[in-house]
Amino acid sequence: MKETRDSIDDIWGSRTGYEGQWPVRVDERIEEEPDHWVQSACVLCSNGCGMDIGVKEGRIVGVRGRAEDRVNHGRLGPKGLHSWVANHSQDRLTKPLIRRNGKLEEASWEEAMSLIVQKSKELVQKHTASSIGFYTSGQLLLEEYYALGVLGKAGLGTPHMDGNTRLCTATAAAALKVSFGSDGQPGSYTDLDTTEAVLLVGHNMASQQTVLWTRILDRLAGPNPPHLVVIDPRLTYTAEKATVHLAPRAGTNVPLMNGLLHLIIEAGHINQSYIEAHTQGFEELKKIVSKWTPERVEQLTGVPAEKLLAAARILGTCRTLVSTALQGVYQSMQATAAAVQVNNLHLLRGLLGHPGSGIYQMNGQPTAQNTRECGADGDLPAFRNWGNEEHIKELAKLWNVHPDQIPHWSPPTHAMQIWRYCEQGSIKMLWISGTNPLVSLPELDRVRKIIQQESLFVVVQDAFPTETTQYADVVLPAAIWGEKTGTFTNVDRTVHITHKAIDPPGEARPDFDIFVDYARRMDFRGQDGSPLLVCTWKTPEDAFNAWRECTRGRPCDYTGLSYAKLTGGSGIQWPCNEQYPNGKTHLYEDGVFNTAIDYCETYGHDLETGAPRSHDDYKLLDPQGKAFLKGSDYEPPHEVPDEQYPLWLTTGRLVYHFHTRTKTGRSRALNHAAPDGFVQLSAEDAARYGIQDGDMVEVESRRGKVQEPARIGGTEPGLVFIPFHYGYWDKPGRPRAANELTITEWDAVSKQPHYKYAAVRIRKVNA
Ligand SMILES: Nc1nc2c(c(=O)[nH]1)N[C@H]1C(S)=C(S)[C@@H](COP(=O)(O)OP(=O)(O)OC[C@H]3O[C@@H](n4cnc5c(=O)[nH]c(N)nc54)[C@H](O)[C@@H]3O)O[C@H]1N2
Ligand SMILES: Nc1nc2c(c(=O)[nH]1)N[C@H]1C(S)=C(S)[C@@H](COP(=O)(O)OP(=O)(O)OC[C@H]3O[C@@H](n4cnc5c(=O)[nH]c(N)nc54)[C@H](O)[C@@H]3O)O[C@H]1N2
Ligand code: SF4
Ligand SMILES: [Mo]
Repeated sequence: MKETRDSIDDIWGSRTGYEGQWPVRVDERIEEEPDHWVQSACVLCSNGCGMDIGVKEGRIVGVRGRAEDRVNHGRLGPKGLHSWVANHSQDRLTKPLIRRNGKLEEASWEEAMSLIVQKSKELVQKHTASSIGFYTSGQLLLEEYYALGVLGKAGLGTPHMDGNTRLCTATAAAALKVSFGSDGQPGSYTDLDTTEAVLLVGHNMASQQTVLWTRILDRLAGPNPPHLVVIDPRLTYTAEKATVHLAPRAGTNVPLMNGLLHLIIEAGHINQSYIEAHTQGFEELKKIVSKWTPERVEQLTGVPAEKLLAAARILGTCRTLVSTALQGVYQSMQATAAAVQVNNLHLLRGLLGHPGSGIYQMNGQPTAQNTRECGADGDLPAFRNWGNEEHIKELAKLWNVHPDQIPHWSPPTHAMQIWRYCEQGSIKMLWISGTNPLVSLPELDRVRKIIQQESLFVVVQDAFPTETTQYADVVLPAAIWGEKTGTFTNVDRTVHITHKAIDPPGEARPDFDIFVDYARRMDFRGQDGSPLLVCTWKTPEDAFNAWRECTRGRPCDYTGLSYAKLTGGSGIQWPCNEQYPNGKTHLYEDGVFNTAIDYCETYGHDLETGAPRSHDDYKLLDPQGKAFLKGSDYEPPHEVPDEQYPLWLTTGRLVYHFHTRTKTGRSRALNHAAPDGFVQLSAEDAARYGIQDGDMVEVESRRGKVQEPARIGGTEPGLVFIPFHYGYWDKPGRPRAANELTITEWDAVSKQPHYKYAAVRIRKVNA
């Protein structure tokens, strides 16, 4: 065993102060000396750290950071350094399983795929393709999503395809579309090297993107540290480092952001000429936020007026600014409306499109960007607009199908609606890939009932036995990271290649091969009778090359990228094309946004009701490349504490685990660092309920209950927090999944569910 540090105890590692640029520090952890290294990148969060896989005799024996990579300059965090051991876990799925007489039994690929194909054909014939739904991931590879997107849209023609990205970063995409006309982050990680201020809204970066946080820690340790404004109701690792920490009540991001914008406008800290030249909607926005005086904000959010003023001073006077928003915004009340206020801050101050300034409507999952880009989440590939007939025609031409074959008569079905259709029985086959909804969806009791319905045929494609595979009719064993080749894109538009390092165990197959196999067996054809594009792909590289063509001229232009170019050095940002052969660091340098009617990804929604706007409505606005400034007034959360359920619950993550722990739970080191769930509560609430640290506590909402040991401190009085990682696969018995408690509600615009608040009550169950 050799490791450059113990990343469990020392999460971020030693400081490497700035000297003009971020120094290299190569982090490594190997259990044996590898005989060779294979280029890859980490898939345990959206940061996308460049990483090499160490291989010995056909097994992974360790990893190290890639010094030359633009994202991490060699660094890796605890999950990156430890999670690879899961590839070799003894309980990997190695054979397909088919349910026979109520029991899952081993079967051949031939049997499993034939059954799925037979079922699909029957359903299409009897009930049309709309009886088939796909629920995919933010953790597969670009080529796999594109294969799925093409087979679903051009092959089957079902409108029911979405990813768990709906739970994750649907709001990121929605907020970027609302303000700038399309998805795609304006900035670049290099902005963190020089920026004067950082704003983190509902984002615990220190814990959730540890390497990106290291970049900030190194700035804080250097000669010109940036100011940090953190908005989070809990005193997180991130908040501990804040210059100003604002801890609002759950669900009050909109009034808080309105209050900040109001102070900044009132103080005259806005860039009038930028606003006039490059935006639309200023007067309307000003009118809305002007109602949010510091006193009114304090009353509603609990944030003291003087703290709001201190934050507004930083955000109003910094000459460069990097902002991020994540789940404290996206999974909370008025998600898109709140996220858009972060965009507005930058637009009002003219702080984007140049070095040192950027906005991250953050991603969470490693490949969520690609789910969105490739159309596996219901959006159309390469940020095309489902309401734009010309965009549909372009796709139809690329795929050699009639435009009417591509579902576009209404907005694509979002995941929460897909599950609703399963509940109602109109979707009769659901194909789940790379996600574990029986832990991650809200209101688990309802989801358990839906998935067990007789009328629903369920396919689950995963690498491990999970809470979800146990309910499947067919389980397909998937190859994972390290066992297949493909590309993926991180949140700052950096595209990495990950090469196959080892063979998958047993008969497990890459998702790409499974999707292409299905498409071929279904015998999908183009309009001239020739096999559909996806059926002709032999390797992921074929799919990547087809994808490049699909992106030509679109914001996410990949035409300048190739497997050859991505292999060797470091990740490359899109757009990458003839004009920008090495990628482009900043979007919107000229202040021209993707809002033009022929180019935009969406005609937009009403921010309050979520109702989609038509081509003709949009024509009246005619933004012609200007960004939208859109304001919103406050709406209270759908469930608030009352006498029966007097406390707020919020849920989220821990540094040592990834989601439902299928990988991190199989690393002894990570699991030892965070072996169990807990309920975090304030000392005041603990005293009120007579609860001591470590006492077992029952937490109950209107939808279910869990039992968790108490952990006292670090949260506002009236608010309890439960990490959502802990399901049942490794510890059946005690109910402990946070989503037993959460609510089936979602944001009007992005349709992202509300995991960040619910009303609960607590009681001690033993000492
Ligand atoms: N270690 C680790 N890292 C991960 C992941 C993981 O599972 N583990 N998952 C990855 C993925 S997919 C994602 S999406 C990201 C998520 O990364 P984050 O968004 O940073 O994670 P969360 O813990 O879900 O939520 C962030 C914070 O929101 C705060 N919050 C709750 N309610 C509110 C509110 O009303 N307003 C505000 N302002 N804040 C609120 C919570 O207190 C919490 O600290 O992390 C990625 N990185
Ligand atoms: N209460 C609460 N609930 C939440 C959240 C919250 O903050 N609070 N956050 C939400 C968010 S942001 C997210 S992203 C979701 C995450 O929720 P999930 O997506 O359900 O969680 P994961 O554990 O990441 O599930 C991914 C699955 O894919 C499998 N897998 C990994 N790699 C591959 C592969 O290459 N191929 C295939 N076929 N399978 C693979 C893994 O074994 C695992 O079972 O949870 C959401 N749920
Ligand atoms: S920050 Fe994210 S991508 Fe980087 S090593 Fe950690 S988990 Fe992996
Ligand atoms: Mo996520």
